[in-house]
Amino acid sequence: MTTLAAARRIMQRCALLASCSEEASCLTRPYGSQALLRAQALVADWMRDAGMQVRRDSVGNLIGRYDGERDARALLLGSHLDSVRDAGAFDGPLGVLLALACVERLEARARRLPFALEVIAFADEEGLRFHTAYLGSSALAGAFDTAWLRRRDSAGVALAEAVRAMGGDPAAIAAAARRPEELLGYLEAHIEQGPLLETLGLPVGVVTGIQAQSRCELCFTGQAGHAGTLPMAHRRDALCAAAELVLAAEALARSEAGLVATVGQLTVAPGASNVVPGQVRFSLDVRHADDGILARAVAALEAEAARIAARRGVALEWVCGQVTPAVTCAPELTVLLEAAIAAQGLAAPRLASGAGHDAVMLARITPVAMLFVRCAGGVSHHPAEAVALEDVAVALAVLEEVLERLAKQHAAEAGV
Ligand code: HGY
Ligand code: MN
Ligand code: MN
Repeated sequence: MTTLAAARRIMQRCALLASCSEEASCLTRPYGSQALLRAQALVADWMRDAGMQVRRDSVGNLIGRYDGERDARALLLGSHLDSVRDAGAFDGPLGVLLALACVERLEARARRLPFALEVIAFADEEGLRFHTAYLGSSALAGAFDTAWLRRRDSAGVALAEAVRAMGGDPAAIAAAARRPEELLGYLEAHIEQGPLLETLGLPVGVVTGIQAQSRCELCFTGQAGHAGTLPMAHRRDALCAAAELVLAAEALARSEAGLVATVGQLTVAPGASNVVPGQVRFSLDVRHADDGILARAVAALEAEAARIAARRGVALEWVCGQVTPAVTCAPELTVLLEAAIAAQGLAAPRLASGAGHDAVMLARITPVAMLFVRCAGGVSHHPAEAVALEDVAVALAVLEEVLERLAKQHAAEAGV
């Protein structure tokens, strides 16, 4: 099968996986959902057809292993299969299917590398349902906080229940952890989710690092009341307090280079048009490439939220659910990616990742590197997300070139 034909199959499979959704009108595939299980079943079949041993770990990550000729250590490849709400078809699945295609093409040539390959389809990178990113890769990195098991989704279902729905075991999450000595590294291909490669007119780029991220959950509690009879001067309107904080976050992010702040989820209670909002719960996602700048920005926003609460006579709850430090990709893998891109006759731009990725967690236990693939208009976390067939073919060729260069390195080190 030519590289272009393999790329076409990847695109077809991305489309098929996109039909696995919890919502009929759009693509939404959260952790623990039947849609995710259907998507995993398709990928598991493709993995088995590629001669891989397939398993699910105790948190529900799907893992396919392709043994090597003489080294049991594994190079991990992959990305995530879960999605955000109203998602595109490529954020996550493209990386899983590019990795799988590398193994399929090795199997088709009856070629075994000196080391093992493991393709991982992480079960929850986005944190759509329980608001903690990287649940799947956290477990694999031994960084899963068992307190998360008590988190509940909007329907009140505990994360522990979702783990069981994924075929996992909440009492054995630690068993998913991988030992650094059994790994050679982690390589993830992912759409860029930004406009740089398109601006440069290039199909792929090399990721230098992934910015730090803080995910907080906020709640203002005031007093619900009659929209017609409660005088403005007597109101403790929780939504007006939240609105002030939302705009304060935007203003702070606009004032600091490289800082981004987003309120993506907001729930108003009791949620009637003729009732003054008594309580507002909302998310706050703040990111920066520098851990210190991020920490100071989050602290400044927490102080501002307290001032707003005092001024308006409302109560404030501020829970910082998760902080993930900035991660630098491993130079020894990054130079291989650059050489593999150059071998295609292409320039190899270096770019930082504003988006989070499972590589953030894997970096705790093994060297990581990421290959970005151009996406139309830089659009992502949106149904208009799109990649070009030719760019997927280039990404596949680059990954295969990296594997061959790693195999040569490995052979040289082994003196064979
Ligand atoms: O939020 C992110 O950056 C990623 O899509 N989880
Ligand atoms: Mn992603
Ligand atoms: Mn995403």
